[in-house]
Amino acid sequence: MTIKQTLGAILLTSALALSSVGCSKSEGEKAGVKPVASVPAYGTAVGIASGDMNGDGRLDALVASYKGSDTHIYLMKNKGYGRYSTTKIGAVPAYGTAVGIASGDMNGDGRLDALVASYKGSDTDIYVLLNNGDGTFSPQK
Ligand SMILES: [Ca+2]
Ligand SMILES: [Ca+2]
Repeated sequence: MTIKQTLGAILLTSALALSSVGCSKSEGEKAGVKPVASVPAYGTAVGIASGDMNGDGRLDALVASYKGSDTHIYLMKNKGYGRYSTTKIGAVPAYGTAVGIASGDMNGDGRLDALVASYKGSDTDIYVLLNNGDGTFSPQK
């Protein structure tokens, strides 16, 4: 296993662990915690990863969610002062249900990319979505 693969595995494991932590909106509201942003309605969120995805010095977030066997990834751009803008950056090449997401520079170009794990039956696939640097991502070929 290369260093990049090891780093990817560590990041993916961290994202999977974090994705299992959470509470329902009503539980959060009871505790006085309010959401900072909403992902446009598309199924169930299964993971979130943070990193400066657009190089502006502010941490952004990637959110993976699925509905049926479709997985979509959203970028929450940090606009500062607690404000975020959420856009869909694309769909994971269709194969099963997403279970986690992580970020890391997988191709060494200095921009954080997205790693998404998804499963179908007993198979799990890992997808790398390369950061184009303009708010869009492309599947690694
Ligand atoms: Ca940023
Ligand atoms: Ca990169």
